[in-house]
Amino acid sequence: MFKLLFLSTPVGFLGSGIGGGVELSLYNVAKILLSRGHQIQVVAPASSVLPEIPIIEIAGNLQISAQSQERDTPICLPPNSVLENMWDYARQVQTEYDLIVNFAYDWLPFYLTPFFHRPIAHFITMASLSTAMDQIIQKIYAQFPQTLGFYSKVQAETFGIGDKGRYLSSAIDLSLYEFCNTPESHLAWCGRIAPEKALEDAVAACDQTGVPLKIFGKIQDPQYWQKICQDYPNAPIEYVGFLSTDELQRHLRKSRALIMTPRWVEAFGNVVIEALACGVPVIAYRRGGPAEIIEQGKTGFLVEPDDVMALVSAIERLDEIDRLSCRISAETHYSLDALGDRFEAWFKDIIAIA
Ligand code: HBI
Repeated sequence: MFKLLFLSTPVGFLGSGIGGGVELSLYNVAKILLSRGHQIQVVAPASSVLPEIPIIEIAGNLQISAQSQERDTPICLPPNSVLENMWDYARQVQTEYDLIVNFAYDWLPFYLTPFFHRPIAHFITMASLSTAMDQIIQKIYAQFPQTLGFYSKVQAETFGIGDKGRYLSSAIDLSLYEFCNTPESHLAWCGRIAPEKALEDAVAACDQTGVPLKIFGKIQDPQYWQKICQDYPNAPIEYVGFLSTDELQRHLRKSRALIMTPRWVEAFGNVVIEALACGVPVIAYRRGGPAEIIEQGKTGFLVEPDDVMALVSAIERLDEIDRLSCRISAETHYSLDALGDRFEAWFKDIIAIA
């Protein structure tokens, strides 16, 4: 059994939705490892809440989101940085733990790694975004290759770390998602509403086909959302909101398909496996994590990136998909048990050589 200290993302408190997929990943890994008898303590920004998971809340100013910056933007920290305060706390308590697990996509935790007396496992939750992050990640990879974990191979390759990387994939608690074989006519789009997610392409496709689109997720960039509404005044879209997992799956399961339109290399795409778990096929650009999850013509369609007409053609082929295949794919590859096995094996390998 391990004693593990999890350090969350500093861009938002757990439960805010600003952390996107990493909030779900941290929660699921903590849940499955606690259920297996490991001891876990989560350190996260003040106001963080996770059901049945002990959290130490740290005050301080949130970190700016890495994907909103340019490739060569210098590393910056706000005054009274919550990131600095979280890692100050970790430094003070480190000897009480076997392993520290970093979930932040930030420069500081990587830089601090050699100065700590306990090993730090870095779960890297996005693809390459900046030169400074690429360099510090490659530096730590050179010194401690075992300690970097990625969602997907395609994501690791964006850092120049090829088939020697550790791929943890992702997972969801399948018991929270109910299979639906009798969908309504609408499509669904789900994610942080921000430019890198290219919601406008999904709206354009629905504007073209007249098929209604329900939109779920946090409006992270209000100006971006307003522009979409102005550009497509007659598109059949409805913004449902940022929902809890249970509310989301209750809506998502009734959709004919999920549309994923990532403009960037999505490290994984948790919402893809959430849809599959409900029996919902996924239409996605052939880019990043979703391209490693969707089985062409079986659980969805992968189309030419940034090609709205390709999305339209795929929408017209949806009846070819057997929705039960989607649920079975989720059960086969993306259960919490499978995730627990992968993270346990990774942590064991790091602790063994520490
Ligand atoms: N930006 N600076 C920073 N740090 C993070 O941990 C971070 C982020 N942007 C997005 C994000 N984390 C998560 O939404 C993704 O890792 C999933």
